[in-house]
Order: sequence, then C-alpha cells, then structure tokens
Amino acid sequence: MSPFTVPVPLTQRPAWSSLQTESANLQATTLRDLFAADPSRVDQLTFEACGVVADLSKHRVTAGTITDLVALAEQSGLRAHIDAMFAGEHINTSEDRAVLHVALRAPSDDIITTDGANVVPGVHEVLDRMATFANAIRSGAFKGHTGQSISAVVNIGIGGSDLGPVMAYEALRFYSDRRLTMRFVSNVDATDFVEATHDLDPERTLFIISSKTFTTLETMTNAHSARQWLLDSIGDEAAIARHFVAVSTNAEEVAKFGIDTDNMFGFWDWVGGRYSMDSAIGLSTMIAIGPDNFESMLAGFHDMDEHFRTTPFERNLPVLMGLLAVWYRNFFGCQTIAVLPYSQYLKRFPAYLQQLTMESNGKHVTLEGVDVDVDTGAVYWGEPGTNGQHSFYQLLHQGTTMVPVDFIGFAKTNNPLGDHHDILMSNVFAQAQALAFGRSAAEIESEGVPASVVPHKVMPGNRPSTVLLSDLLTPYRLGSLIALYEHNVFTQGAIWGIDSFDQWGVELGKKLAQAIIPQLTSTIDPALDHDASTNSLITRYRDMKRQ
Ligand code: G6Q
Repeated sequence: MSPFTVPVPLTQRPAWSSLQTESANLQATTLRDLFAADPSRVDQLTFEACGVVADLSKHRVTAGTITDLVALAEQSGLRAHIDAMFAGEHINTSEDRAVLHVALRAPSDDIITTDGANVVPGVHEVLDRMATFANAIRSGAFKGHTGQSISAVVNIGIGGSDLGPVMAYEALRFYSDRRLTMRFVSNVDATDFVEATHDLDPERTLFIISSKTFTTLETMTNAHSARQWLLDSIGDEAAIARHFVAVSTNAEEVAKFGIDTDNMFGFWDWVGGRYSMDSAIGLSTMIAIGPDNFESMLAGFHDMDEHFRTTPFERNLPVLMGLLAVWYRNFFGCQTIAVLPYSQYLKRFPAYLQQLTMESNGKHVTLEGVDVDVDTGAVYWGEPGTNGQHSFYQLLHQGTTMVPVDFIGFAKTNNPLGDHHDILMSNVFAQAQALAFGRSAAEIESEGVPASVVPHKVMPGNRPSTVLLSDLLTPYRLGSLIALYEHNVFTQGAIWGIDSFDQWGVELGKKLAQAIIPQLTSTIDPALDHDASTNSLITRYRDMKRQ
C-alpha cells in the first residue's frame, strides 16, 4: 500500500476493534495481576536496539496487545510509509517535500535519492567543510579580525535551529572542548542576547547565524543586534567576515545580511527544522565536541535508522514505542506523556522532544485534509530526575490523570563521584516500581497507619512506564536515543495518517505579530482594527510604556 493510498479509516481497521476489546479487558485488570499471571512477561516485553534496552513490561498490555498493535501498524501502511521516507518520496504532502533527515547520517557510500538525485555526496561535502572549519576554530588556527583566536561561539537561531544544538551541547558537554565558551541565543527578548554576550570579548567571539530560511524575525533581529554589538567594539565592517558564519538554505538572504557565502554552510529543503540538528545546524555541536565525536553521534543516529528500517515491527523499538503512544492516547485517553531523563546532561532533552513530538503530531487533519476521527499527538513534557520527584511526581503517583512515563537512565556515568550514580539510578527503578505496583490500603493498614490517613497514603499504582537503560551517555548513544524518538513520532503520525512534517499552526501568530509590531513602535497612536480585546491590550501597552 502506498502511503498516499487512503487506507480503511483508522477506526474501521480490523485491529482497531480487537484493540478496543483488549483495552476494555486491560482497564479491568492491574499490572500486579498481569505480572502475577505471566512469569515470562519481562522477557517477552523487553527489547533492545543499538545498545538501548527498553523494558516495556510495566505497560498495560499483554503480548496479545502487542500483536494487535503491530497488526494496526500493518493495516495502516506503516511499512509503505517507512519505505517512502527512505526512498525520498514527497511524504510531506502539504509542503510537497521529501523528508530525508535519515540521509544526514548515511555513510558516504550510501545512495539515497530524491527528485532523481543522490543526496548523500552533498551531505558529506558539507560535513567535511564543517569539520575543517570546526578544527580551525578548535585549534586556534582561525583568527578573528584582530588576529586573535576564537574563545566563544554564539549560536543564534530559534525552534529547530536552536533546540537541537542547545540540547546536544548540554548533553555532550562532557565531550566538549572546555576552552570554548558556547552560548545559544533564541528569544527575541533582548535579555537573551544581552545576557549571552555580556561577558564575551567581541574580538574573540564567533556568531553562527542558524536559520534555514534566514528570514525568521527573532533570529534576524538577534543577528542584527549581534552585528551591531561587534561593530560597536571593533568598528570595522570587514570584521563581519571573520566573526559571522551562516547556516542556511537561503544564500541570497545570507549575502544580503553581509555574510560572505563562502562562510555559509548549507542544507536542503528536505531537512525539517526540528529534524536538522545533525545537518549544518549542528555546527555549534561539532565545534564543541569535535568532528570525531560528531561522526560518532551520526553513527548512533544511523544505526537506529537501520534498526527502524529493517527490524520486524514486533521487535522494532521506535515502532513499539510509537504504537504504545497511540494505545494510551486513543484507548486510555491519556493526554500527556512525561519524559524523565535521569541524567543532568539531558536537562534540555524534554524541551527538545516537545518540539519534535508536538510540532510533528499536533495535527487535526489527515494527509488528505479531512478531520482525523481520533485524538492525535499527546503533550510531551518532563524534567530530569531526581528533581521532578520533589515536585510534580506527586500527580503522577496519586493524581486522577494517568500519565505514561519514559524513564531514561544509564548504567555508568561520566562523572563518578561516591555513590551518586547508584543513588540516582535506584530512583529510576523505584519510581517505575511505585508507579506500576503502588501500595494498597491493606498494605498501609498493616503498618498501623490510622484509618483516617490510610486513603491519603494509598498509591493506586497501575501506571505505565517505559524504562530505557543503556550503558553511558556518549555521542553515539545520544544519536541513537534521538533517532529512537524521531521514528517513534513517525510511527504515530503514520498510524493517524497525518503529515508529521509540516507546521502550519505556527504561521498565523507570526503573521498577526507582523501587523502588530508597527502599532507598538509607532510614535502616533495608530488606528486599531483588531478584535476588542487585542485593541484594548495594545492601547494599555502603549499607555504603560509612555508612563
Ligand atoms: C521546525 C520548525 C521551526 C523552525 C524555526 C526556525 O520544524 O520549522 O521550529 O525551525 O521557525 O526557522 P529557521 O531555521 O528558518 O529560522
């Protein structure tokens, strides 16, 4: 089945009705019962891909549920969707584009074509240029306008041109060159730029302007302020060439800004913003961790791509995780999924995943443009453990809403210090255990707790989680974890039959802001023709500003 063939409507596929029956049964049972009934459960529901072990046994499923979910994937044409992506078909239908982030990490001898051309040589050409440049910055061979080496790199970008780079830098900080200061500016709030640059030496600072379109308002506003900041100090326009590089697909706009296009690193329209961190958008990452580590990260991505492309669905980790997300969203009504990494280095991973998941699958129509008849993308959110345990986990354990959780942990740490790591990881296992099995009233009563307090202490349990366990957070591992989520998102989108690669929902607000900007900056009171609320807010804002 081609991904563009309209399949039988989702809720009329045979597996859908089996899953409805299955979910009714499972809602009437508990994880305690499921574990008691089947001693082989953990073995059956533990999977591994590229060194990531996934324990799915604490999900409210049986082996039969997995079989039905896999059948749903087959009846939804997931195989054809995957093949179409890797074949460079224009699966982003509303933008008429191929979706080929998998080509960004393909080995140089791979052949991946779209619109009749093999894209892999171009990818490696850019990677090689990035490596030469990164090495020159790291070694000090690249000099700024006044002959000094670069000591600080500031990435200016937003959305997909920021979240991946900042997440990867934080995640791989251990592997980074500590002589370099890395900063990231995204918000058009000047505070972001001012705080990021206040202690930097302009003569030793390099700005990377990362913008696929090179027209994004926030990024261009920050880029112009950066330009001025540099000129205020160095005073010579010629300095721009030594202190600014661009990452973009838009050479014309880059040249207009005043950056020599020799200092531009390109990518392609088949790389979506939120899927771009391993393209030239990762230049800051490569400068921080070096080309070898970057290559190792790409290898991690690629191995997970291959696992996704070739492994039968019943053992395919991203497919299984995507199917479980559909299961909870559509059969249990779960509105959110929490991602809780037990690694301080992954502190920006949930924020990165929010864009990846919610911009991809927050859609209300199918590829054919008709309303989807079920709920789509869940809200993804999270914070690193153990911090979250001392704040919002209360709701996860005893609230009235079921929130499936992904725990992410590592057997080893880059920063061994006393018992810290064992303490950290004991909390992963304990939290997953507490969520799944809870604590009954009888157990609490048996501890002599007063009857009036017992209900408050009851932990209902029966709350699902995935535990992703791997050896150590390395560049390779980060690549494989990100690709795991990318393909998990892909799987969900394919089941729902939506376009996971467009983002029209962000356009309207941008357009409206463009109309409002002159009304805020104008020195004479403008005539306002918005809705009454917007008119009133603008008027109050102008009044307050004047006072
Ligand atoms: C991601 C989105 C969006 C995009 C930003 C920045 O998939 O398209 O987050 O990355 O709007 O766009 P530019 O890179 O064009 O500045």
